[in-house]
Amino acid sequence: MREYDCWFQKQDGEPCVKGGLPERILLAGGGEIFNNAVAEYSELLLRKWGVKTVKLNGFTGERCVVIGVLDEIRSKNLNFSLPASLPPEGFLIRSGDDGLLICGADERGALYGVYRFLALLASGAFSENFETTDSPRSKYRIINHWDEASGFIERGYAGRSLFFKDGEIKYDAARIKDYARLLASTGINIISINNVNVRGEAKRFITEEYLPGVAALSAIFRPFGVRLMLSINFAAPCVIGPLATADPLDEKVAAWWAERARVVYSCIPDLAGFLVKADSEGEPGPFQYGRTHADGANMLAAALKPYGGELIWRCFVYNNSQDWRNWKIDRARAACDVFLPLDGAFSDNVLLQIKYGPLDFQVLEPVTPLLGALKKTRRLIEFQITQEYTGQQIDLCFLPYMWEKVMNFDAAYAETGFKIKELAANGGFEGIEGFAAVANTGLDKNWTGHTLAQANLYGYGRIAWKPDLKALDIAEEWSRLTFGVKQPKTAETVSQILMRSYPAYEKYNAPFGICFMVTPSTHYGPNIEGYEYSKWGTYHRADLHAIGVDRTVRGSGYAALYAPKNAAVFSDPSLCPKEFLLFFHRLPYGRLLANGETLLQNIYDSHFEGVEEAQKMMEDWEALKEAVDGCVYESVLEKFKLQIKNAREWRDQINTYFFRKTGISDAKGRLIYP
Ligand code: GCV
Repeated sequence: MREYDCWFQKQDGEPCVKGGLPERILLAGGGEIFNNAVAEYSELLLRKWGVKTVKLNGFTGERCVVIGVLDEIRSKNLNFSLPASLPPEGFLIRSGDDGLLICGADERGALYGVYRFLALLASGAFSENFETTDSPRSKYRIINHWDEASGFIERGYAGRSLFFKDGEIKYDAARIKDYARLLASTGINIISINNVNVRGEAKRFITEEYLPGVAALSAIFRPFGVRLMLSINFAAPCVIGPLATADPLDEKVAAWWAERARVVYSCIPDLAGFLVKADSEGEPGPFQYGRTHADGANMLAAALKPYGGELIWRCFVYNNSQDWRNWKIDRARAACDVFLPLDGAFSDNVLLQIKYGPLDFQVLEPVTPLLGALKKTRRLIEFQITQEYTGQQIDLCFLPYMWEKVMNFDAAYAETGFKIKELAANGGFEGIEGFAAVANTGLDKNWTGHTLAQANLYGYGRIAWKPDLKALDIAEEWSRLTFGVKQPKTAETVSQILMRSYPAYEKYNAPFGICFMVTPSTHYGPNIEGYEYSKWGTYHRADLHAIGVDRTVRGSGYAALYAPKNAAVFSDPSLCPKEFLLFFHRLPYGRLLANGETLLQNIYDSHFEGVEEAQKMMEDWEALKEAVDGCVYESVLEKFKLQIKNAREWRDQINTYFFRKTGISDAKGRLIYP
């Protein structure tokens, strides 16, 4: 196994296909993406099974596959029964007496069909008389890079940027092609290449100086059906010049952006649009001019409109100069307070990008009410694949486990149809039109720092494609593709380890949704009061009697922002899910929880268990020593060793902290350091 190849490993032996691998291809389609679908088929068949393909002029059955788009296949009058239509970007794969068919609704559909067919072959899931149709449930399946022109990646844990170096757009084209393949194979169709904190040379990416470089990069992604997007700085008219204002209601500013958009689109006609972080953590925005976020977004959207571009506007807007003494301000409310009053005020090519939780990608956070409460605004849900608060690609933490829970959250604005996965399947004003997530990739040879973190990249694409996929199915799918099916036990063990990793991390981390007990700025490892007296609005307010933030109507009122059914559950500590107990409530350490133990004892227990579970994951990995390639085995083992060291530190610092606050020892007599 080669770490670099991710879920495209070379296979041992041929898969079971009647008569042998379909090496003869009949084409029914054209265009850049379609041609690449065929090239990908040929390249991967050769790479994975050592089989060379040939192109045919007519259909001859044996060892033959038809790769095409629906209309073209129909016009060739081949002997296939075809569906009347397929959903956009969808495909049909069928093998039967009439032969083997990979039929896309369109060019992208054909490409996705090819990847799915090869995955089915590699994972042993393909058989004779097989038929499957599939299509993405949402239109936008986006990866955000937080890469800077210097090559540094903000919150990156897998080396330097794939795209930039020393202030320039500089890359290894072969590697970018491999990256495009990885993304496209999971259904990603848009990638923003630069950090939302637009720093240094990246502020000028929308100028003639850098646009040829962006265009060249987009040409590598284009055949994979992946369009580029640029993060822009709201103050660009001043930063790039010559204006003295970036006021969105100033006509000169609107004209400046209209001209920039014209130039940008003359270089990259299929650019997906601009991504904006405004009035957030020091980034400029409309508030500076006394304007609303709708004023800011709509002005930029108007500039993009003639070219079909979208304006993606992030909702991560909050007061980051808070006074910890003030218990009334609550950062969790901020996005709702800013954006709910603007529902319906955004132009039709604006999409709001909303982090799934109200704070900031914490280990345990409830789903934000904003996702379900907006009714007249197009929106995307934002995840973080890079493991900023979830172990930084040192600790194993399989994120689809948590994403599945997010997808199953019921925003409860009606009896049915308001689960996040249902909203994501609906799209449109009543729904969520797509997904965006911060990448976990970089120049490390295994792409993701921790080899098993490749599963998070894969899993994100799969969930964005099909929001009701189960984490276990993703874990199994990825493990089979990565570790092979010849020794099924290996893939099975790996997928079980993955599934246990998030709950283990949860247990030794900040307890019950209290959040932010991490080392300031790096965000790795425990620092219980690291953010307690900071300006960031990230407080747990532990004293010797109680801990937690009262977000009910008696406190900040955040819980009341949910639909009534959810507000009632979250506002009542006896109904509130245990994992969010301290997110919504301030409780005494002696409060009895449903399991009959006190809150404090539950904190102690979960921290002891978390470390034990991390140790058990490592032991299970060690049992795979003979089955897994030496390099991969050793690199993952090294990560586990660090994880356990770190987990112990979390356990001991948290338990000691509460022991010192309360003077109450562990009821089970385990060692808590004084
Ligand atoms: C890109 C968190 C991270 C920042 C990040 C920010 C965001 O605060 O720590 O590094 O900035 O989220 O999502 O914009």
